[in-house]
Amino acid sequence: MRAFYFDNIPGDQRLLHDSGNLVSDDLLKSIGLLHWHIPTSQQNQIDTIAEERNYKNRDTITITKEGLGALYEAKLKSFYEEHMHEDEEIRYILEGSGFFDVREHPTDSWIRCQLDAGDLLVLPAGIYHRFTLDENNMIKALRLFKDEPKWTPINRGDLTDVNPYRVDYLKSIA
Ligand code: KMT
Ligand code: NI
Repeated sequence: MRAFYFDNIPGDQRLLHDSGNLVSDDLLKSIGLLHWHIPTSQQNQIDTIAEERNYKNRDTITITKEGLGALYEAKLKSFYEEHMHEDEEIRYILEGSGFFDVREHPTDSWIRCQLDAGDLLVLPAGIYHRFTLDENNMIKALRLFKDEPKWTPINRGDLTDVNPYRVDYLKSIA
């Protein structure tokens, strides 16, 4: 997985938007973001991680124009709205590719994480992020949830800044 600062140049969200400034693993760790690469031929390792971290639920999502049909544009738009979740969630890429943008704290810069098959990303509860397909227009991913799937995104706004999960997240990285 490559991580770099987003260039903030307006235009197609599916383009790389690479500012040329790489982001180190240490920096990612400092905002609570963990990642591993696990070849898709070794998917049993996913079960081990899920057990170790107490994950009880999962689903598979395939994002393509054909697959989502009439919902395609709306879904892509909602994934790319800056949001948070109230639980830690794992994304494991089975096929295709895409970008998870996460907010650095306290600069509020976007860090773009480039994910390909085999990449696993742990998104801590409360981190502001967004997702987009890249120019390949296809991703198939496992989404792992600790408890009941709570994948409803909570869009960033005045309320999220005082959301207890957001507050706890900021404490955890302080
Ligand atoms: C998220 O949390 O934004 C998503 O799950 C996006 C789709 S997963 C490739
Ligand atoms: Ni999300």
